[in-house]
Amino acid sequence: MQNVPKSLRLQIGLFGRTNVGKSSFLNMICGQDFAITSPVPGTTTDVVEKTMELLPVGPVVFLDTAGVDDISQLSDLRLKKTNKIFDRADIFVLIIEPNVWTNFEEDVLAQAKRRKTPVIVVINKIDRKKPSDVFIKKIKTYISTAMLCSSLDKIKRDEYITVFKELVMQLCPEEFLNLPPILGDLIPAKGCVVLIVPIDYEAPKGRIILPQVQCVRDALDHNSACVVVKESEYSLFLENLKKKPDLVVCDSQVVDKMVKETPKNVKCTTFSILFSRYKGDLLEQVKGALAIKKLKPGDKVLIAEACNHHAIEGDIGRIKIPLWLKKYVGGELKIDTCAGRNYPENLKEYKVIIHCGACMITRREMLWRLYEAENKEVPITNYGVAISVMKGVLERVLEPFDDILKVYQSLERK
Ligand SMILES: Nc1nc2c(ncn2[C@@H]2O[C@H](COP(=O)(O)OP(=O)(O)OP(=O)(O)O)[C@@H](O)[C@H]2O)c(=O)[nH]1
Ligand SMILES: [Mg+2]
Repeated sequence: MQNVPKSLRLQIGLFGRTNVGKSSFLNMICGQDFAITSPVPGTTTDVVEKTMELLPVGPVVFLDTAGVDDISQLSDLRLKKTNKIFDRADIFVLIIEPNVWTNFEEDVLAQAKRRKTPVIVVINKIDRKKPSDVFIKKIKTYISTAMLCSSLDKIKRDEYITVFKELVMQLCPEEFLNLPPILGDLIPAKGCVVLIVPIDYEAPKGRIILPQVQCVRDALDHNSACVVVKESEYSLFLENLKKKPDLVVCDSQVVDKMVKETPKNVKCTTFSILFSRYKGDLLEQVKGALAIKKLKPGDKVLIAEACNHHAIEGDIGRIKIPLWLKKYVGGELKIDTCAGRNYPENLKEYKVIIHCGACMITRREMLWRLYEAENKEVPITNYGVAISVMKGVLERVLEPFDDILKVYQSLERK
């Protein structure tokens, strides 16, 4: 279970003023002295991530943040890091002390409200001071999911953990407990899916990447067969197959080859498109792709990558897509790239954002990025959708998604 990737875990953000006991609360839940705690405010200076199994919820990651109410020089930097966790967390845990409610707590609730993220309020340190009835009543008017706690109380620990888990279960997004299908709904039961996976120098050693593994698992969950082939073996494999597959999925980089070699009556798409639907918003990203068609030389484009990896020769985000874009536009473009969680705030200056498939970040984080782009009226698409547009095959690979294809066609005609 420790191997569950972080992006597939429920993200629980711990927030609160310095010294309220955020790190102590984390240590209580995980039953070990994992995070450093001390009576000195400002002990946690960076985000501390702890993965664990929180049964019956499942695999989670706790994100212990630095308190941001101090006026130290570091606080601006800390504020920025904590803000990133606001975007990332599926559930906010706001830790407070009895009878203290300040602008800071108000702000955390406002941040949650903006993002529609559920909140659990933990009134901690009740061994030191009893919260007044008036205070508890006030908290309950803000939020029904509140609990009392004393993080250092070893005797009551199990009781607190049980209450906390019940609250998490109550607030946990439905899609975390019952994952939506990635491709299972596109194929009949006992069907057959072919995954075309290029094994080039960018492929990790000795394994295939997470979205490909997730597709295999999803086909199996839907009682279908799943075949994995390299693009070089695909057409021979098809020839030898008695019955045509129900769906073919390829890496976007070989999308033109797949489209050429796949019979017209066989549905085909790309991993990027499947994951845009699963993790983000396929319709928004297909609409965003139209902005690529309107690009002119000199326009500014943002290429956003969710993970930090060392770019190698022929890197998709930094080398290939920029090259293809310039060729498609027929001139120079101003292309910025960003990586990891350093997503820029000045989105407005871009004509289009081309985001990676987001396999390393959660659905919530991706949806937030889409929402921010939409708010600033900047079209956003993803690598795979962009590649399919540039190679002129987007309509073909949208065929499995009839309603989205129709919207795309009607917008294109305008
Ligand atoms: N009496 C009592 N003390 C607590 C409780 N929870 C935490 N403390 C103490 O409060 C102090 C601060 O705890 P931390 O867990 O470091 O607080 P924090 O919110 O992580 O603080 P920063 O990282 O500085 O923002 C430590 O001395 C803890 O031992 C509690 O429930 N009761
Ligand atoms: Mg701390």
